[in-house]
Amino acid sequence: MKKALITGINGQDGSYLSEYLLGLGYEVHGILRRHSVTENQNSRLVKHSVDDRIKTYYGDLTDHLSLTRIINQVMPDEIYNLGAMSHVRVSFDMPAFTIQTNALGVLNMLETYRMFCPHAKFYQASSSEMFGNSVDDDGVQRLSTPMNPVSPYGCSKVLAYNLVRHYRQAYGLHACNGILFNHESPRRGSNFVTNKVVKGAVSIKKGLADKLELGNMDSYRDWGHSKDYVRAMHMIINHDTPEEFIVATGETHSVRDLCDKVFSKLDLDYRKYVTQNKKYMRPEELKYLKGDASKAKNILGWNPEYTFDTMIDEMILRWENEL
Ligand code: NAP
Ligand code: F7E
Repeated sequence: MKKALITGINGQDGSYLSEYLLGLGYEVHGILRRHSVTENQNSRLVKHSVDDRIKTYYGDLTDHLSLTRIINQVMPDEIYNLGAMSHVRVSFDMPAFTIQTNALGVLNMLETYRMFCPHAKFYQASSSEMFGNSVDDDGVQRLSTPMNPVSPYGCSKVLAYNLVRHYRQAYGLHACNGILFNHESPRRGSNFVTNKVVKGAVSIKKGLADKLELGNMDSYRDWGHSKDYVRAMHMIINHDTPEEFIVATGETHSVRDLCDKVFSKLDLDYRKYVTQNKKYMRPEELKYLKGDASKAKNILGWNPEYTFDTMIDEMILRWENEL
């Protein structure tokens, strides 16, 4: 039985990846952070009944000693480093914590991995935010597109990305990067724009709210489903050679299109309810993302199963049931 260790196991992707690996017969171990509200530290795992099938350990990416203890205890075959301060807007308010967790935390993981468990395979959760406003002439980001990050989050992920490549080359480790474009699901944090819009629209439909405040509605994102993307993570880490792959849908929609789509599905006109509030704007905005996942499709045989529409339908259902 293969052993996987997942950091950020209680996150959106961590919870789907745990389910996916359990389904493949893996023994799944994960690192949890301590919360003052105990129920929050494994809330996604409990909600989706994964908690009783995995082993968890208290730790933190910024606490090197906790990583050493856990890696020595588990001795995993595969390490998925998904833990991060993942909110781009918040990264402007907490740049130091973002860099400590997302970049120096990755260094901590890589050093511990190199010293104690170098036979394992290592996956790093890299991000399309690393491209910033770079885009090729045909309107697509690909592996050769220069990285010009426009947020502390993007900067932290570029450093982590380069560290992973460096450790692979310097020490012959099986360490790889998945550059994933935005991916969403009913489990997405409700302060990311997709789930915020869906929750807001369903609240309005149910008479629980009368408006929704957003920031920049003219940015474009390539939105896929987390369930499809965790499948790609497993394919990337298990590819014969450790390499970089982009995972994306190749479709792009503006935040305005997203509002139109979600509100229309509920027979509402978004223009009557959505207002802009400066507090949700970013000091520097990434304007446009559309990824080229042809390498993952051709070499790994990866393809998404969800469409933009089926993903939104699933997210609407969550809030219709919950609110
Ligand atoms: P998420 O829902 O925010 O989950 C992040 C997880 O990291 C949470 O479980 C969080 O713990 C944990 N974490 C935060 N700081 C930590 C620290 N210092 N030490 C240990 N764990 C820590 O994010 P996600 O959407 O699942 O994304 C997973 C990974 O993919 C992240 O690295 C993210 O940056 C990256 N990524 C995401 C996307 C996307 O669109 N979703 C795209 C590209 C890359 P708590 O549960 O205790 O808060
Ligand atoms: O913003 C705009 C906002 O916060 C998307 C993370 O998973 O994907 C994610 O980062 C767009 C931006 O995601 C609101 O300005 C408008 O243009 O949902 P988001 P993100 O910043 O793209 C990347 C790939 C990651 O790696 C990250 O971890 O929507 N927007 N109004 C808003 N965004 C939010 N959050 N809230 C608003 O009210």
